[in-house]
Amino acid sequence: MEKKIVPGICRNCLAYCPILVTVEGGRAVHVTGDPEAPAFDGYSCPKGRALPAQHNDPARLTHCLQRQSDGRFTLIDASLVMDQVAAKVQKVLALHGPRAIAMYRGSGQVSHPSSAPIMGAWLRAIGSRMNFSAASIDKPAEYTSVAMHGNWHAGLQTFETSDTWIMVGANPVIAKSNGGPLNNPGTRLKEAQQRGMQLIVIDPRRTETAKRAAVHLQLRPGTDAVLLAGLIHIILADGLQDSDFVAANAVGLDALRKEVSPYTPEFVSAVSDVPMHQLLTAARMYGRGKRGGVVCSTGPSFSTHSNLTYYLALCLNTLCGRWAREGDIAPNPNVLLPAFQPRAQPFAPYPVVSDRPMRVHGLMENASGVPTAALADEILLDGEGQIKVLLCLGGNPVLAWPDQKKTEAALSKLELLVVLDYRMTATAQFAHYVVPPPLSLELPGTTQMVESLKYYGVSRGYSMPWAQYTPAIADVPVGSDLIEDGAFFFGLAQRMGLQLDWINQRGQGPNLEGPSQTIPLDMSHVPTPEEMIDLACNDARVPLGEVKSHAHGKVYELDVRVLPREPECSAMLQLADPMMLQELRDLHPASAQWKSDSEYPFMLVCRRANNFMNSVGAGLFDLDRGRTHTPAYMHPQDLEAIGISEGALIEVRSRHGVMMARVEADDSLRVGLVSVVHGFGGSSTHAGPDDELHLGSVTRLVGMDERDPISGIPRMSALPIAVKAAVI
Ligand SMILES: Nc1nc2c(c(=O)[nH]1)N[C@H]1C(S)=C(S)[C@@H](COP(=O)(O)OP(=O)(O)OC[C@H]3O[C@@H](n4cnc5c(=O)[nH]c(N)nc54)[C@H](O)[C@@H]3O)O[C@H]1N2
Ligand SMILES: Nc1nc2c(c(=O)[nH]1)N[C@H]1C(S)=C(S)[C@@H](COP(=O)(O)OP(=O)(O)OC[C@H]3O[C@@H](n4cnc5c(=O)[nH]c(N)nc54)[C@H](O)[C@@H]3O)O[C@H]1N2
Ligand code: SF4
Ligand SMILES: [Mo]
Repeated sequence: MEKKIVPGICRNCLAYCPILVTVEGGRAVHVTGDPEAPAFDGYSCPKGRALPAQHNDPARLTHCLQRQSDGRFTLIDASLVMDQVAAKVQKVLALHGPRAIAMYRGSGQVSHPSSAPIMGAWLRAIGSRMNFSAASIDKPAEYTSVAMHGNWHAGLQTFETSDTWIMVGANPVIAKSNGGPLNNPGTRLKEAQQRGMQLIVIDPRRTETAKRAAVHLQLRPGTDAVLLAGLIHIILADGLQDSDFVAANAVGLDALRKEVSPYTPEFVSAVSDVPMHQLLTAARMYGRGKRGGVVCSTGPSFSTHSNLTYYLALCLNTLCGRWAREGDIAPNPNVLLPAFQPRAQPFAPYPVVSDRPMRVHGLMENASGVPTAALADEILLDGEGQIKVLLCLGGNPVLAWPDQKKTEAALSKLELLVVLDYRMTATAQFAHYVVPPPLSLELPGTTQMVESLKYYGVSRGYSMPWAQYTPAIADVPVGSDLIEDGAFFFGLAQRMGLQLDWINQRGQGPNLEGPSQTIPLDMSHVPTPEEMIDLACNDARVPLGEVKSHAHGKVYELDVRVLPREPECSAMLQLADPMMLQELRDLHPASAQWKSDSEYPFMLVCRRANNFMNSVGAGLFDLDRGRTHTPAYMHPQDLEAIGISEGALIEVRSRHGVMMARVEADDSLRVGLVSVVHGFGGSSTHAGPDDELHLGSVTRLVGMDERDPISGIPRMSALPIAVKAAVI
């Protein structure tokens, strides 16, 4: 059998690591990091190395499935699914109008970036705005904070050029999250330390990243906004702000100064439970540094006051002038995105909330989109505008949306649920049709999606002009009838007689690097994945053909410098957004009364695991080693205090619900915390109601009672809980 080793791109998470794939008879059999790829030093993680197991998994779906009235699934041709779904959508549209049709895009869209634009085009063509995505239950404050504060045309100073860096609730060594370098974060952190960077990590757990920090502020979860207000207080009190930068580029300093004045080191130390000397050290370290950045990730996003925390992080960047300056090498001048000339000037703030209301929870469409946390209730609430059809692309709502029971009730109520996924997930169990796509190694791809992350928040994507293209490397399974995610929506459009327009977006909200591009698609033939890549890269700075000629990828020497502010630019960054300052004012008396809850004495905190990508990996022996339970981590001192031993099954109860997990000792946590990985567990359809697997999803603990007023994201970390040994 012919055996070859070819370079490719792992697309299981947004690091998009370059890999070497051993292919035998058209099948991927082995994956390693690619040592020839510059900038990644041969890095790969267990999820990447498990690509062959994922692709060759006997449980992988190779044909579409249709659910029968008795609940069984039977095989059906992909073309028939498109016929039937198109007909049903037409019917619902005619009866109830476009708002009845919704989409949900989960993190699976990362594997094949051409799918979401076609899906979006289809939804636009039928006139529905119900385009939900995982982003609004992930880090919606990335979007809302930028809308309120403004952004910077040239981006944040890069990690690689910084001498100080603050990470708030981010663990890039494991999660390759925004907040740190995506390319081999462990090695990049080591190099940064060697050149003298002082890393400050704000996290209730001494994470793999915090272990490398100069200062680790192991705060009480949920107190991030208080802590950041305290750092600003110290920086302003010590006069460490960059007054020239602020005067030239921002407004609202005096109002911000006034509102942070009660956040004294004494007060903040008492609320956050971080020693005062550490607060002073961290603030002065950051304030005295020359270059750096403050970035937040899921920890503070899932806790309360997420907009304020992210907003204050942006304010810290602005106060210390940590945006790329005139003359700097442009951090990310685009390779496969169109050329643009970064300038040392702001993108203006814009309205964070639209005038388009949702039907539930008093929420509105907002800078982070339509709120996914409200989607189950939108489906459940009868009446005008009710959602009747949901098309779910690469998502697993049963294990990801808040309130699992409600999610299951909502999915059961839909007139049509189509799940595009390659596995029979907890969510697919509820589908009328399950539509499996080819997987990443069977499709061509580029790194363009990672570049475009910079449009969604700050400090995201690669900080160097890195680009790679990969052709399809492996064959689809023999005898399969798969349909590529984008082609499925194209097929629906053809059957419905719709014209689709492909849009290449060039920024967030109204802040664009250049005009967005709209390309009407030729509806007479289904575009191939290669043609979709050509569409996305048609106006790339570096022509796709050039990128293709470097099979192992390339860091381009573009030598683009940041130019000065344009004379006609009048945009200013906003340090005193009224909504944020009001929240800061209200937070002070509320946090002063901080006390633990006697009924729910522990706090749940979020966490990511190296072997799993959200719900992907569970059920794949290479990654879970046969372990099916949900791990929950607790400090050994807590285990001893409540008399539970490692490996025991515990019942975790919040005000909202209950879950089961197996406990593991972890002395990197603060005492009083239970840290649980999300994405585990099952649905009620394929397990008994008291089954450990069924009860294993952390989403069972999350309700909508405590939710962010703008984005709707509910409290999913820093959540009060009670823990006891489970009785089985
Ligand atoms: N309580 C709680 N809730 C959370 C979180 C938490 O930590 N705690 N985390 C939140 C976060 S950050 C996120 S991002 C969301 C995640 O929410 P989701 O994205 O809804 O959940 P995932 O488990 O990532 O689901 C991704 C799905 O995509 C499928 N997939 C992978 N590749 C492809 C592909 O190429 N095509 C198709 N069609 N499917 C594919 C996978 O099989 C998987 O089922 O959950 C959020 N919810
Ligand atoms: N291996 C792996 N990588 C992944 C994923 C995965 O599932 N596995 N998921 C991907 C996805 S969808 C995302 S969104 C990213 C997420 O990437 P990250 O946001 O970096 O995710 P975590 O590693 O969970 O880091 C969150 C940290 O927040 C801390 N934390 C919890 N509560 C609080 C709080 O109240 N305040 C503060 N300051 N910290 C708190 C936790 O202890 C944890 O260390 O990772 C992506 N990459
Ligand atoms: S970090 Fe792991 S899963 Fe993510 S792209 Fe790299 S190898 Fe793949
Ligand atoms: Mo996420």
